[in-house]
Amino acid sequence: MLELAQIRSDFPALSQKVHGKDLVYLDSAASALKAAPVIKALHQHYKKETANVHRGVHFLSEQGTRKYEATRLAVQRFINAKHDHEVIFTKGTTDSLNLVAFSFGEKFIAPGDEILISTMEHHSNIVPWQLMAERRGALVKEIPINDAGEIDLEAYKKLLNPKVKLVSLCHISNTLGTINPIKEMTTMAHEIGAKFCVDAAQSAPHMKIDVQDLDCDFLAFSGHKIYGPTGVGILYGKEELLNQMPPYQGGGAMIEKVSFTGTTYNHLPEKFEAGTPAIAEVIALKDAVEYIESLGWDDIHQQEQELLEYATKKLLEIEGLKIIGTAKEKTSVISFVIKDVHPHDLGTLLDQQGVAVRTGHHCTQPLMERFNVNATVRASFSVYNNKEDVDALMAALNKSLKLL
Ligand code: 7TS
Repeated sequence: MLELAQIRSDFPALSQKVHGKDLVYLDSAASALKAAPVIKALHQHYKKETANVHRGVHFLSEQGTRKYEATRLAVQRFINAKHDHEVIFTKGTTDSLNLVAFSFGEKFIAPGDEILISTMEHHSNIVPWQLMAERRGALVKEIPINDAGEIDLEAYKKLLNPKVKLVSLCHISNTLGTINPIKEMTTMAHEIGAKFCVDAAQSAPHMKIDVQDLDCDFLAFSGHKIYGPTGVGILYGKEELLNQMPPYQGGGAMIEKVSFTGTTYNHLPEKFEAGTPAIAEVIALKDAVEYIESLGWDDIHQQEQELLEYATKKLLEIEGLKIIGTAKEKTSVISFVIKDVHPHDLGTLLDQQGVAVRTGHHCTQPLMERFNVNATVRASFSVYNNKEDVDALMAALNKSLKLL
């Protein structure tokens, strides 16, 4: 069991009032609160350790480089990558997916090729593929979902054909909370020779990721959703693929030799890390990773599943409330609508009572269309949430509904 009181004290943001009320933070799917060791590492870097990495011989630069590379090793362990150079630092999930779409697209996508994505994808796992398809004359096709918000595996099987070069899918849906059968779907894609890219933005905080076990070809996630800093993300890619792919951006650090007669590129991972990176943020990401590991995945899972069950049961007591996303395999994200009530109005009233939720389309407009809604209210729970948070949400909801 997680020591919730201890965990809550690790997140300084929780001990504040919003609109005069204790903050109840139920928007971790958008961005998680920052753990104290992460804040300390950022502070330390900006206060005393500022220097650029991979280019100085002086003490601070060498120390910075050592710490920056230590995060790469921590992330390698976090996702069980075979090699540390398969871990590329980016700006975030969006940046990682754009990198794959551009670079993989340039090398491997020809006119008439197909890319499969599902109805439940975040816009950042839709639009980069559409842009790439436009550039390369390829086609983006949709893997449908059922009414519970689960992938239609039969339809997926039918869509797989030799023209499909890549499948890109969220591990967990940010709107529905559905956990997708990534390993099984990767095996199916590989059987027809397609590569598989995992958008792990929502799974990285909730479950152990093992890229070798999943056997995925690419995997992307963001630091800010795992209690770490903004401005830093991860792209994992299999070495043999990354080696064949052209650089995404040109600039410092990604080159071997620059000349007007021909430029050559650095090896992995620097080939994909042009320019000065988010140094402090990368360094502090190590503290985020270690923080999660110190909690332990089994306990995280148990705590979040208990909250999911409790919150689902409580919410369904409200008359006219409908949960969007009722998959069997689901994480602690609950989207809902209440008859005739506009989610935005509800979100604003909840906020006035100190309860932070997200309202809107959650960057998943095709999914909203599939469920025939314009918007939902989304409560997303994390390791620092407790049953009192659910009770506070319920009290605030009931009060808001009386006002509306
Ligand atoms: N993929 C998924 C599944 C996401 O949930 C998000 C962000 C992204 C990609 C993009 O991540 P970024 O860090 O590059 O922005 N999701 C959300 C959300 O649900 N509310 O705000 C951001």
